[in-house]
Amino acid sequence: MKGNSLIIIPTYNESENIELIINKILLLNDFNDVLIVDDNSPDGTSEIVSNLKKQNIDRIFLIVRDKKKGLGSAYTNGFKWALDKNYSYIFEMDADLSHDPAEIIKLKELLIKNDTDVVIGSRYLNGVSVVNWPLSRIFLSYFANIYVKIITGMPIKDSTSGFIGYSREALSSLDINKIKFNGYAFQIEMKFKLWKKNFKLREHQIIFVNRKSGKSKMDKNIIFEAIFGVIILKINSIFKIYE
Ligand SMILES: Nc1nc2c(ncn2[C@@H]2O[C@H](COP(=O)(O)OP(=O)(O)OP(=O)(O)O)[C@@H](O)[C@H]2O)c(=O)[nH]1
Ligand SMILES: [Mg+2]
Repeated sequence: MKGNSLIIIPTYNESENIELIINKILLLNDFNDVLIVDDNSPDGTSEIVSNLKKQNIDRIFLIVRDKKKGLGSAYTNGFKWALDKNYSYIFEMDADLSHDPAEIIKLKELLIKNDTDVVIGSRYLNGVSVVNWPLSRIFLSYFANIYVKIITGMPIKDSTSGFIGYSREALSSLDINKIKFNGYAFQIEMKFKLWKKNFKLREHQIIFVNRKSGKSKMDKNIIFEAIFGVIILKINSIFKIYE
């Protein structure tokens, strides 16, 4: 039977992590379906998922796209799929075990009980709860978040977080085809647009642990997109150019 909550995990070359994370999700004392959106990873990530799917045909789902198209576009694909399948609670999570799947239970509880539309797994709610990142990476991320707050005015401490729960109502209010950005800017864009639509966003502290296996996909383009993306989002919102 199909559950009412879905965890979307975008993957590119996550063969060392994907089985572990899926098993952790399945072992939770909580009923969540999983959708992997893989961009034809050359390391065979999707084959691993296909095998796991055989034993869990009703809980694991897989979309394989033809080539690497970016995290934002993987999520928008996943969002459309989730809305089409009528899920009530839809989550974003990385494949690299930086996000503890056990936190999904808490995030979902907050969505259900607290009249919240968007729950953000936050690294900067109380100080900095990041483990094993080099100091330079913490600085970059922390100050990027202060920058976002100054430009947008959005009262969120971790707007680049990629560990999020959305209510169906919130997600379906967006025109998914108009989501512009692909990297960190995508994460900011999602929160900013929902905040502008007066949905209630709430942060929940998580402990973010640096990936132990596999390679980072972060690059300079993603950082540039975020720097200019925030300004574009703000200008567009002033002139109500797009929603
Ligand atoms: N489908 C798809 N997934 C992607 C793409 N880029 C990144 N991902 C996935 O998105 C998630 C987040 O990417 P990461 O590389 O972990 O980004 P990060 O967390 O900022 O950086 P590190 O943790 O330092 O590696 C991971 O599950 C990646 O496999 C992409 O182009 N397509
Ligand atoms: Mg990561």
